[in-house]
Amino acid sequence: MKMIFRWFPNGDDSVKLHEIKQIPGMTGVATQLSYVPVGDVWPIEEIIAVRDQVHAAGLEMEVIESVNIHEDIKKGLPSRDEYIANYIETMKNLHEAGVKCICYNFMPVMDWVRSNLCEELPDGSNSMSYSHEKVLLMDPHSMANSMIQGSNSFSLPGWEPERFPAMVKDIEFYQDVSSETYLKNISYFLDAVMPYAEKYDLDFAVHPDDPPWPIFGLPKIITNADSIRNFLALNNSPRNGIALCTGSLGANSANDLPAMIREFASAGRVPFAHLRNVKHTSALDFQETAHLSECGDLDMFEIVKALSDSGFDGYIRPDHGRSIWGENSRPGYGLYDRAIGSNYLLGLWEAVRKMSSKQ
Ligand code: CS2
Ligand code: MN
Repeated sequence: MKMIFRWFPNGDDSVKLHEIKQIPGMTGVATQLSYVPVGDVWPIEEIIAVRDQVHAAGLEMEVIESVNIHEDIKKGLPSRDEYIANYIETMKNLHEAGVKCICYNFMPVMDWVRSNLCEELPDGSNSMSYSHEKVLLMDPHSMANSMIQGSNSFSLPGWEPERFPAMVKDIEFYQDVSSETYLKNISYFLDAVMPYAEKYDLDFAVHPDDPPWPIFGLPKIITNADSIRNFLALNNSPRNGIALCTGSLGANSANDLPAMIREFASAGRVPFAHLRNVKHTSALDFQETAHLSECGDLDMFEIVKALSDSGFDGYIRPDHGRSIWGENSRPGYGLYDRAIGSNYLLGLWEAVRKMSSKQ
Protein backbone atom coordinates (compact mmCIF):
# COMPACT_ATOMS: atom_id res chain seq x y z
CA MET A 1 0.00 0.00 0.00
CA LYS A 2 1.23 3.49 -0.78
CA MET A 3 -0.25 6.63 0.79
CA ILE A 4 -0.38 9.52 -1.66
CA PHE A 5 -1.76 13.08 -1.74
CA ARG A 6 -3.63 14.88 -4.50
CA TRP A 7 -1.69 17.87 -5.79
CA PHE A 8 -2.18 20.26 -8.74
CA PRO A 9 0.92 21.52 -10.60
CA ASN A 10 1.82 24.91 -12.11
CA GLY A 11 0.96 27.02 -9.08
CA ASP A 12 -2.68 25.87 -9.11
CA ASP A 13 -2.51 24.58 -5.53
CA SER A 14 -2.21 26.21 -2.12
CA VAL A 15 -0.26 23.13 -0.98
CA LYS A 16 3.45 22.86 -1.82
CA LEU A 17 5.32 19.65 -2.62
CA HIS A 18 7.77 20.11 0.27
CA GLU A 19 4.81 20.35 2.65
CA ILE A 20 3.43 17.07 1.31
CA LYS A 21 6.85 15.48 1.76
CA GLN A 22 6.78 16.47 5.45
CA ILE A 23 3.59 14.47 6.11
CA PRO A 24 4.75 11.21 7.73
CA GLY A 25 4.29 8.16 5.49
CA MET A 26 3.54 10.10 2.32
CA THR A 27 5.16 8.46 -0.73
CA GLY A 28 3.88 10.49 -3.65
CA VAL A 29 1.21 12.53 -5.33
CA ALA A 30 -1.79 11.98 -7.59
CA THR A 31 -1.64 14.80 -10.08
CA GLN A 32 -2.74 15.91 -13.51
CA LEU A 33 -2.02 18.42 -16.26
CA SER A 34 -5.24 20.21 -15.38
CA TYR A 35 -4.62 22.95 -17.94
CA VAL A 36 -4.54 20.66 -21.01
CA PRO A 37 -7.98 20.84 -22.66
CA VAL A 38 -9.97 17.61 -22.26
CA GLY A 39 -9.38 15.40 -25.32
CA ASP A 40 -5.92 16.76 -26.24
CA VAL A 41 -2.75 14.67 -25.99
CA TRP A 42 -0.68 15.41 -22.88
CA PRO A 43 2.77 16.38 -24.19
CA ILE A 44 5.53 14.06 -22.92
CA GLU A 45 7.89 16.98 -22.12
CA GLU A 46 5.28 18.58 -19.90
CA ILE A 47 4.53 15.32 -18.10
CA ILE A 48 8.24 14.82 -17.51
CA ALA A 49 8.69 18.40 -16.29
CA VAL A 50 6.01 17.87 -13.63
CA ARG A 51 7.41 14.44 -12.74
CA ASP A 52 10.89 15.87 -12.28
CA GLN A 53 9.53 18.54 -9.98
CA VAL A 54 7.73 15.88 -7.94
CA HIS A 55 10.87 13.70 -7.82
CA ALA A 56 13.00 16.66 -6.79
CA ALA A 57 10.76 16.98 -3.72
CA GLY A 58 11.45 13.32 -2.87
CA LEU A 59 8.00 12.11 -3.92
CA GLU A 60 6.71 9.70 -6.57
CA MET A 61 4.31 10.41 -9.42
CA GLU A 62 2.81 7.00 -10.11
CA VAL A 63 -0.85 8.04 -10.14
CA ILE A 64 -2.63 10.47 -12.43
CA GLU A 65 -5.97 11.87 -11.35
CA SER A 66 -7.58 12.45 -13.76
CA VAL A 67 -7.14 11.98 -17.48
CA ASN A 68 -10.64 13.16 -18.27
CA ILE A 69 -12.74 11.66 -21.04
CA HIS A 70 -13.93 13.87 -23.85
CA GLU A 71 -17.72 14.34 -23.94
CA ASP A 72 -17.86 12.99 -27.54
CA ILE A 73 -16.63 9.60 -26.23
CA LYS A 74 -19.31 9.62 -23.54
CA LYS A 75 -21.92 10.60 -26.12
CA GLY A 76 -20.74 7.94 -28.59
CA LEU A 77 -20.27 10.43 -31.47
CA PRO A 78 -18.24 9.49 -34.59
CA SER A 79 -15.52 11.95 -33.51
CA ARG A 80 -14.85 9.73 -30.48
CA ASP A 81 -12.23 7.68 -32.38
CA GLU A 82 -9.97 10.68 -32.71
CA TYR A 83 -10.29 11.46 -28.98
CA ILE A 84 -9.68 7.82 -28.07
CA ALA A 85 -6.52 7.84 -30.22
CA ASN A 86 -5.37 10.93 -28.30
CA TYR A 87 -6.17 9.22 -25.00
CA ILE A 88 -4.01 6.24 -25.99
CA GLU A 89 -1.18 8.59 -26.96
CA THR A 90 -1.44 10.21 -23.52
CA MET A 91 -1.33 6.73 -21.92
CA LYS A 92 1.90 5.97 -23.82
CA ASN A 93 3.44 9.26 -22.66
CA LEU A 94 2.39 8.66 -19.05
CA HIS A 95 3.87 5.16 -19.16
CA GLU A 96 7.14 6.56 -20.45
CA ALA A 97 7.19 8.96 -17.52
CA GLY A 98 6.76 6.05 -15.06
CA VAL A 99 3.05 6.39 -14.30
CA LYS A 100 1.34 3.20 -13.08
CA CYS A 101 -2.29 4.13 -12.48
CA ILE A 102 -4.83 6.40 -14.20
CA CYS A 103 -7.90 7.56 -12.31
CA TYR A 104 -10.76 8.87 -14.45
CA ASN A 105 -14.53 9.05 -14.39
CA PHE A 106 -17.41 8.45 -16.73
CA MET A 107 -19.80 11.01 -15.27
CA PRO A 108 -21.63 12.84 -18.07
CA VAL A 109 -21.21 16.63 -18.39
CA MET A 110 -20.17 17.36 -14.80
CA ASP A 111 -17.98 15.63 -12.25
CA TRP A 112 -18.97 15.80 -8.55
CA VAL A 113 -21.73 18.14 -7.38
CA ARG A 114 -22.26 19.90 -4.04
CA SER A 115 -24.85 22.47 -3.01
CA ASN A 116 -22.46 24.18 -0.59
CA LEU A 117 -18.64 24.19 -0.80
CA CYS A 118 -18.20 25.88 2.54
CA GLU A 119 -20.73 24.75 5.14
CA GLU A 120 -19.83 25.53 8.72
CA LEU A 121 -19.53 22.59 11.10
CA PRO A 122 -20.27 22.89 14.87
CA ASP A 123 -16.52 23.21 15.66
CA GLY A 124 -16.16 26.27 13.40
CA SER A 125 -14.36 24.42 10.59
CA ASN A 126 -16.10 24.05 7.26
CA SER A 127 -16.57 21.42 4.57
CA MET A 128 -18.62 20.62 1.49
CA SER A 129 -22.22 19.50 1.76
CA TYR A 130 -25.02 18.28 -0.47
CA SER A 131 -28.73 19.01 -0.19
CA HIS A 132 -30.82 17.31 -2.86
CA GLU A 133 -33.63 19.80 -2.42
CA LYS A 134 -31.25 22.71 -3.05
CA VAL A 135 -29.78 21.00 -6.13
CA LEU A 136 -33.27 20.43 -7.54
CA LEU A 137 -33.89 24.17 -7.27
CA MET A 138 -30.78 25.00 -9.31
CA ASP A 139 -30.40 25.02 -13.07
CA PRO A 140 -27.02 23.96 -14.53
CA HIS A 141 -25.85 27.57 -14.86
CA SER A 142 -26.62 28.55 -11.29
CA MET A 143 -24.98 25.30 -10.19
CA ALA A 144 -21.83 26.09 -12.21
CA ASN A 145 -21.81 29.66 -10.86
CA SER A 146 -22.14 28.55 -7.26
CA MET A 147 -19.31 26.01 -7.73
CA ILE A 148 -17.02 28.64 -9.26
CA GLN A 149 -17.89 31.26 -6.65
CA GLY A 150 -17.07 28.84 -3.86
CA SER A 151 -13.80 27.67 -5.41
CA ASN A 152 -11.53 30.24 -3.70
CA SER A 153 -10.14 31.03 -7.17
CA PHE A 154 -8.60 27.58 -7.70
CA SER A 155 -9.59 25.38 -10.65
CA LEU A 156 -12.17 22.83 -9.58
CA PRO A 157 -11.68 19.29 -10.87
CA GLY A 158 -14.49 18.52 -13.32
CA TRP A 159 -15.69 22.15 -13.40
CA GLU A 160 -13.34 23.56 -16.03
CA PRO A 161 -14.82 26.84 -17.39
CA GLU A 162 -14.42 25.63 -21.00
CA ARG A 163 -17.19 23.11 -20.30
CA PHE A 164 -19.78 25.73 -19.36
CA PRO A 165 -20.92 27.05 -22.76
CA ALA A 166 -22.00 23.56 -23.90
CA MET A 167 -23.35 22.46 -20.54
CA VAL A 168 -27.07 23.06 -21.10
CA LYS A 169 -27.02 21.50 -24.58
CA ASP A 170 -25.01 18.55 -23.29
CA ILE A 171 -27.51 17.96 -20.50
CA GLU A 172 -30.34 18.07 -23.05
CA PHE A 173 -28.50 15.56 -25.22
CA TYR A 174 -28.39 13.01 -22.40
CA GLN A 175 -32.11 13.21 -21.66
CA ASP A 176 -32.65 10.68 -24.49
CA VAL A 177 -29.65 8.50 -23.67
CA SER A 178 -30.65 5.33 -21.81
CA SER A 179 -28.31 3.66 -19.31
CA GLU A 180 -27.93 0.78 -21.82
CA THR A 181 -26.71 3.12 -24.55
CA TYR A 182 -24.44 4.90 -22.12
CA LEU A 183 -22.93 1.58 -21.02
CA LYS A 184 -22.32 0.72 -24.69
CA ASN A 185 -20.38 3.96 -25.10
CA ILE A 186 -18.28 3.08 -22.07
CA SER A 187 -17.71 -0.42 -23.41
CA TYR A 188 -16.50 0.99 -26.71
CA PHE A 189 -13.96 3.13 -24.87
CA LEU A 190 -12.81 0.29 -22.61
CA ASP A 191 -12.41 -2.13 -25.53
CA ALA A 192 -10.24 0.42 -27.30
CA VAL A 193 -7.98 1.38 -24.39
CA MET A 194 -7.63 -1.83 -22.34
CA PRO A 195 -5.17 -3.54 -24.74
CA TYR A 196 -2.95 -0.45 -24.31
CA ALA A 197 -3.45 -0.43 -20.55
CA GLU A 198 -1.98 -3.93 -20.63
CA LYS A 199 0.79 -2.96 -23.02
CA TYR A 200 1.78 0.10 -20.97
CA ASP A 201 1.30 -1.46 -17.50
CA LEU A 202 -1.37 1.02 -16.49
CA ASP A 203 -4.08 0.23 -13.97
CA PHE A 204 -7.33 2.03 -14.72
CA ALA A 205 -9.40 3.26 -11.78
CA VAL A 206 -12.83 4.62 -12.61
CA HIS A 207 -14.25 7.00 -9.99
CA PRO A 208 -17.82 6.36 -8.80
CA ASP A 209 -20.58 8.85 -9.53
CA ASP A 210 -20.76 11.59 -6.95
CA PRO A 211 -23.46 11.82 -5.66
CA PRO A 212 -24.41 8.20 -6.44
CA TRP A 213 -27.90 9.02 -7.73
CA PRO A 214 -29.25 10.81 -10.83
CA ILE A 215 -29.35 14.61 -11.05
CA PHE A 216 -30.41 16.80 -14.00
CA GLY A 217 -31.70 13.61 -15.70
CA LEU A 218 -28.14 12.41 -16.44
CA PRO A 219 -27.31 8.69 -16.62
CA LYS A 220 -25.38 7.41 -13.58
CA ILE A 221 -23.46 4.20 -13.85
CA ILE A 222 -21.29 3.59 -10.79
CA THR A 223 -23.40 3.94 -7.70
CA ASN A 224 -23.53 0.58 -5.86
CA ALA A 225 -22.23 -3.00 -5.89
CA ASP A 226 -24.46 -4.14 -8.75
CA SER A 227 -23.47 -1.29 -11.01
CA ILE A 228 -19.78 -1.91 -10.24
CA ARG A 229 -20.25 -5.59 -11.16
CA ASN A 230 -21.82 -4.47 -14.46
CA PHE A 231 -19.05 -2.00 -15.11
CA LEU A 232 -16.26 -4.51 -14.44
CA ALA A 233 -18.01 -7.11 -16.62
CA LEU A 234 -17.95 -4.71 -19.58
CA ASN A 235 -14.28 -5.54 -20.00
CA ASN A 236 -12.58 -8.37 -18.14
CA SER A 237 -9.05 -7.05 -18.35
CA PRO A 238 -7.52 -7.07 -14.84
CA ARG A 239 -6.46 -3.49 -15.67
CA ASN A 240 -10.12 -2.43 -15.73
CA GLY A 241 -10.59 -1.42 -12.11
CA ILE A 242 -12.27 1.09 -9.84
CA ALA A 243 -11.18 3.96 -7.63
CA LEU A 244 -13.02 2.96 -4.51
CA CYS A 245 -14.15 6.33 -3.17
CA THR A 246 -15.75 5.73 0.23
CA GLY A 247 -17.20 9.23 0.40
CA SER A 248 -18.93 9.02 -2.99
CA LEU A 249 -20.31 5.50 -2.56
CA GLY A 250 -20.91 6.08 1.16
CA ALA A 251 -23.29 8.97 0.44
CA ASN A 252 -25.84 6.22 -0.14
CA SER A 253 -26.30 4.59 3.27
CA ALA A 254 -27.49 1.35 1.60
CA ASN A 255 -23.95 0.73 0.32
CA ASP A 256 -22.02 -1.70 2.52
CA LEU A 257 -18.51 -0.44 1.88
CA PRO A 258 -16.48 -3.13 3.69
CA ALA A 259 -18.47 -5.82 1.78
CA MET A 260 -17.87 -4.03 -1.52
CA ILE A 261 -14.17 -3.72 -0.78
CA ARG A 262 -13.95 -7.41 0.12
CA GLU A 263 -15.62 -8.36 -3.15
CA PHE A 264 -13.82 -6.06 -5.57
CA ALA A 265 -10.40 -5.70 -3.94
CA SER A 266 -10.10 -9.47 -3.43
CA ALA A 267 -10.76 -9.83 -7.17
CA GLY A 268 -7.80 -7.50 -7.76
CA ARG A 269 -9.95 -4.77 -9.29
CA VAL A 270 -9.21 -1.94 -6.83
CA PRO A 271 -5.89 -0.29 -7.70
CA PHE A 272 -6.75 2.98 -5.93
CA ALA A 273 -8.82 3.92 -2.88
CA HIS A 274 -10.07 7.38 -1.91
CA LEU A 275 -10.79 7.34 1.81
CA ARG A 276 -13.02 9.91 3.46
CA ASN A 277 -16.02 10.05 5.75
CA VAL A 278 -19.54 11.48 5.32
CA LYS A 279 -22.44 12.15 7.64
CA HIS A 280 -25.93 11.51 6.26
CA THR A 281 -28.21 14.39 7.15
CA SER A 282 -31.18 12.69 5.42
CA ALA A 283 -31.60 9.99 2.73
CA LEU A 284 -30.30 12.21 -0.09
CA ASP A 285 -28.38 14.82 1.92
CA PHE A 286 -24.91 14.61 3.39
CA GLN A 287 -22.08 16.60 4.94
CA GLU A 288 -18.40 15.82 4.42
CA THR A 289 -16.59 15.40 7.75
CA ALA A 290 -13.16 14.72 9.20
CA HIS A 291 -11.84 11.25 8.38
CA LEU A 292 -12.23 9.81 11.91
CA SER A 293 -15.03 7.19 12.17
CA GLU A 294 -16.79 8.98 15.02
CA CYS A 295 -17.08 12.20 12.97
CA GLY A 296 -19.28 10.63 10.28
CA ASP A 297 -21.35 7.58 9.43
CA LEU A 298 -18.64 5.40 7.88
CA ASP A 299 -16.65 2.88 9.90
CA MET A 300 -13.14 3.70 8.73
CA PHE A 301 -11.61 0.89 10.80
CA GLU A 302 -13.77 -1.71 9.00
CA ILE A 303 -12.99 -0.08 5.65
CA VAL A 304 -9.21 -0.19 6.20
CA LYS A 305 -9.47 -3.71 7.63
CA ALA A 306 -11.41 -4.89 4.57
CA LEU A 307 -8.70 -3.44 2.31
CA SER A 308 -5.94 -5.14 4.28
CA ASP A 309 -7.79 -8.48 4.50
CA SER A 310 -8.36 -8.39 0.73
CA GLY A 311 -4.64 -8.15 0.02
CA PHE A 312 -4.96 -4.58 -1.27
CA ASP A 313 -1.57 -3.34 -2.50
CA GLY A 314 -2.58 -0.23 -4.42
CA TYR A 315 -2.62 3.47 -3.64
CA ILE A 316 -4.67 5.22 -0.96
CA ARG A 317 -5.22 8.92 -0.70
CA PRO A 318 -7.10 10.91 1.89
CA ASP A 319 -9.99 12.37 -0.09
CA HIS A 320 -11.66 15.73 0.55
CA GLY A 321 -10.79 17.26 3.90
CA ARG A 322 -12.39 20.09 5.85
CA SER A 323 -11.01 23.59 5.83
CA ILE A 324 -9.49 24.18 9.29
CA TRP A 325 -7.23 26.67 11.09
CA GLY A 326 -8.18 29.45 8.68
CA GLU A 327 -6.59 27.77 5.68
CA ASN A 328 -7.46 29.19 2.26
CA SER A 329 -7.36 26.39 -0.30
CA ARG A 330 -9.23 24.65 -3.09
CA PRO A 331 -12.42 23.31 -1.42
CA GLY A 332 -11.76 19.81 -0.07
CA TYR A 333 -8.05 19.98 -0.91
CA GLY A 334 -6.32 21.92 1.83
CA LEU A 335 -3.18 20.68 3.56
CA TYR A 336 -4.08 20.39 7.24
CA ASP A 337 -7.17 18.21 7.41
CA ARG A 338 -5.98 15.84 4.70
CA ALA A 339 -2.60 15.53 6.49
CA ILE A 340 -4.39 14.66 9.74
CA GLY A 341 -6.67 12.25 7.85
CA SER A 342 -3.79 10.49 6.12
CA ASN A 343 -2.05 9.81 9.41
CA TYR A 344 -5.22 8.54 11.04
CA LEU A 345 -5.61 6.16 8.05
CA LEU A 346 -1.95 5.10 8.28
CA GLY A 347 -2.49 4.44 11.99
CA LEU A 348 -5.47 2.22 11.21
CA TRP A 349 -3.45 0.46 8.52
CA GLU A 350 -0.55 -0.25 10.91
CA ALA A 351 -2.96 -1.53 13.55
CA VAL A 352 -4.90 -3.89 11.27
CA ARG A 353 -1.68 -5.22 9.70
CA LYS A 354 -0.13 -5.94 13.08
CA MET A 355 -3.33 -7.47 14.43
CA SER A 356 -3.74 -9.73 11.41
CA SER A 357 -0.12 -10.94 11.47
CA LYS A 358 -0.60 -12.00 15.12
CA GLN A 359 -3.67 -14.13 14.38
C1 CS2 B 1 -13.32 14.24 -6.67
C2 CS2 B 1 -13.31 13.99 -8.16
O1 CS2 B 1 -14.02 12.73 -5.03
C3 CS2 B 1 -13.09 13.06 -5.77
O2 CS2 B 1 -12.07 12.43 -5.72
O3 CS2 B 1 -12.59 15.31 -6.22
O4 CS2 B 1 -13.12 15.20 -8.84
C4 CS2 B 1 -12.36 12.96 -8.73
O5 CS2 B 1 -11.06 13.42 -8.72
C5 CS2 B 1 -12.71 12.58 -10.16
O6 CS2 B 1 -14.05 12.26 -10.27
C6 CS2 B 1 -11.89 11.41 -10.68
O7 CS2 B 1 -11.94 11.37 -12.07
MN1 MN C 1 -13.12 10.57 -4.53
